[in-house]
Amino acid sequence: MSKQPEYPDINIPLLRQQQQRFQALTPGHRACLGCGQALAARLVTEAAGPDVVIANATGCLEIFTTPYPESAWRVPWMHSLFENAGAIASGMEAALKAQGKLTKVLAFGGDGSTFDIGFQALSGMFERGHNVLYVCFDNEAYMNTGVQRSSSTPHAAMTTTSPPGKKRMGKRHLKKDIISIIAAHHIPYAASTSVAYPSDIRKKVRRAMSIEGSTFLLVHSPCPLGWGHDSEMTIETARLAVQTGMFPIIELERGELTGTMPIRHPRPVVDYLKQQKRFRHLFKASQQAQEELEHLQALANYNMERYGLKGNEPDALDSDGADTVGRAKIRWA
Ligand SMILES: Cc1ncc(C[n+]2csc(CCOP(=O)(O)OP(=O)(O)O)c2C)c(N)n1
Ligand code: SF4
Repeated sequence: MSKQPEYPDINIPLLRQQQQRFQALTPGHRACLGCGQALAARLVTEAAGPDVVIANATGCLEIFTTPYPESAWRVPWMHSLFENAGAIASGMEAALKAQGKLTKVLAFGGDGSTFDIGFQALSGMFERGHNVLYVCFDNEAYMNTGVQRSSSTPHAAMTTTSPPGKKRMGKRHLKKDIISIIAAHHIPYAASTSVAYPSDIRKKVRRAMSIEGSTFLLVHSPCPLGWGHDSEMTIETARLAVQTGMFPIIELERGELTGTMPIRHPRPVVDYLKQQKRFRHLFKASQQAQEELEHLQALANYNMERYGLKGNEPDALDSDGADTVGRAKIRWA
């Protein structure tokens, strides 16, 4: 076995800190202030490294990074239709394979593209097992066209197409359990993560990149415009989604649950909801509103039980211990 060389005079942590990270997504794009998706895409592409090509479905990320004739991308990047990022990525991968290249194909889509309109092509890509990492930036609505509800929008949330009124309290249906549907394709790796936990994103991107075959990441990415929270509260909001059990952080391999991020101090769902205008109708004094709040708490409780999310003791990788933007000095990888 070869021995690692030792460099006693070199401060390795300092060297790492001083080294510039590769940035595939450069500053100067036109995302809104505090856009969770912009930060999440930067973290994903930083971890993926320079030897990638990207197929990006229509949506906010595509629009704010490529206003003609500008581009914020420093890697080969292709705009796909809303409905066919999976098909475009499959073709890119087949072409690179035919040329004997090892370049990894990434595909990006919002929840509208992933959960709804591009799902057919995506399902085909997973079923054929293309060597592609597909990342869904989940901001829980069709944001780019003015906040319409998608099948990822949580129950009771207000969007322009699920307005609260006398008969309904926002969206009537439940958020689609996309990760279970995708895991049911028996792909080697599918995981959820959140922009509130950069190290979790990095770890999962690296894991997915090291796997030959189809992999999937669902990145919870708050949208201040559509969710109605202050732009400086993006990370806090994303963290509360995890800490309340509303957005479980899990890993599945070949369809089986293999990892979770435990929740050290579970918070009541109202702590998450009350920060966002999309849920403000739930805080009016009415029996209907009270019932909806109880319903959402029951959904969070169900997630906690289903995935065994309650942490038993403090853990460096739990919802309090894992690296966050505000505590970026302590890192794990
Ligand atoms: C087939 C088709 N239907 C509708 C549109 C219009 N459209 C463009 S972007 C968009 C919303 C994108 O939503 P999502 O995928 O959730 O991404 P986000 O903008 O929220 O990041 C819509 C409806 C389109 N381009 N193509
Ligand atoms: S609308 Fe939302 S997702 Fe789109 S750029 Fe603005 S903050 Fe980001």
